[in-house]
Amino acid sequence: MACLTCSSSQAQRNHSTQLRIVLIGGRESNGGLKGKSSAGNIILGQNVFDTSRRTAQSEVRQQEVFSRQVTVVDTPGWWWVYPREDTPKLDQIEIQNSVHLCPPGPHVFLLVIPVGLYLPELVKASLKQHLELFNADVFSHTIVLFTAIDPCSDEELESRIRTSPVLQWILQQCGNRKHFLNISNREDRDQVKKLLEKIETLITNNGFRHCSVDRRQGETLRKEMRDLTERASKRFDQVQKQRKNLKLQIQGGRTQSQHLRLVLIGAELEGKSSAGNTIMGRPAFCVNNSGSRTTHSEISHSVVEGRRLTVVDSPGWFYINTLQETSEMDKLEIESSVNLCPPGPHAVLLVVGLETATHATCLRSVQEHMSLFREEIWKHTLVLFTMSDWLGTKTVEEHIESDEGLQWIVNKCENRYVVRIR
Ligand SMILES: Nc1nc2c(ncn2[C@@H]2O[C@H](COP(=O)(O)OP(=O)(O)OP(=O)(O)O)[C@@H](O)[C@H]2O)c(=O)[nH]1
Ligand SMILES: [Mg+2]
Repeated sequence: MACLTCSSSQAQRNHSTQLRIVLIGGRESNGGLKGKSSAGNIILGQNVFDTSRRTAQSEVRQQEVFSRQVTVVDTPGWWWVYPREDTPKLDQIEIQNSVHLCPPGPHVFLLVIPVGLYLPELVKASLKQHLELFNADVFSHTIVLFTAIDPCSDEELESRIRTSPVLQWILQQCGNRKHFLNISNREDRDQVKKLLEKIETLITNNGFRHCSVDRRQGETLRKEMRDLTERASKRFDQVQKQRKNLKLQIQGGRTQSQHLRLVLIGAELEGKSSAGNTIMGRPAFCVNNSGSRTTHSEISHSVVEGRRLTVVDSPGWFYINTLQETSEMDKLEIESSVNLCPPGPHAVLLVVGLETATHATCLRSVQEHMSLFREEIWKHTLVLFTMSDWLGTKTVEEHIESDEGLQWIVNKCENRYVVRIR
């Protein structure tokens, strides 16, 4: 009995000085409003998390804040409305690993939601699926952290909540625990102090228990990440060798074609037209910024470094559509793309975005739409990876090695791939 009292008071002392926080949350399609990393910087009072690029890896930082030893783990965000299977496997591994970066486990998860963010119904399922990555009762350890770059009064926040059934649902799951953080006001330390107090109240109410973490899962994850990095490095070396040999072959005599003909193929909104513009060095194709998708195959010509260049852009298919589900019109346009540049393209650029996983359904979609052409097309295809800002500190090879669909595509193209840097 005496012992129990002793450990309880010791636990209380520990918890009053140590706070372990994991920042979690989704990501917006435009990546515009900064969320988790900025909130982490405000909480710790220092620029310890890089906000200039996407967080692709869970990272831990520690500072003394208001006499507490505060540990914050920042994590990659997922698409708010997309199911978990669409989240790249690399991100899922990193999200899972976050709780192992603050042993023995986090006291609190801060679910970061920008105040102005519209949250449709689909967010609920996506959130539940992503929280399952933690194998724990996350909601009972969660505070919703609203962020904005402008001040927001309690009334404004309440009115915002009143108009969003999804926000109401999230808050209900989290026992209505919430806090607002103005992430552009570093001077306002009071907002941080109040947040720490709310976290301490939660810890007290949870009986001073932190979120339980399966240590064996941590070891498995670390091994998985090590193996993946090794495989990625092997592929990288192999690709470098392959490219070097190819260059030698080109230098070794065969004359380059003075007219290069390329066709862009891929799923909707993967950045085909944008990539076409990068290749052409000018805005040759209309980019879909506001619903203006490419509906017809279009041809454009240019001279780049003294060589004639012809690029054909084509309509995309919905990323999980079967061939049958794609409209006849789109199918005809995609099929005819290769005929627009007679006698045929030198290369087909299969555009694949790095922001979502290429799971079985996406892969089937790619395979079926590529079957609009002759099987031989694969011999002339190279993968053009887009949305490279999604990579953050990760390499494209790490993405490939973590994603079976990508492996299939890249292997089918005999390791021919490039990454479009925006
Ligand atoms: N974050 C990010 N956005 C990109 C990138 N490339 C293109 N986009 C954006 O993605 C959207 C679609 O780009 P498009 O180039 O029109 O894509 P598309 O595949 O031609 O689209 P559809 O013709 O509708 O199939 C636009 O808002 C682009 O600005 C990229 O590398 N990173
Ligand atoms: Mg387009």
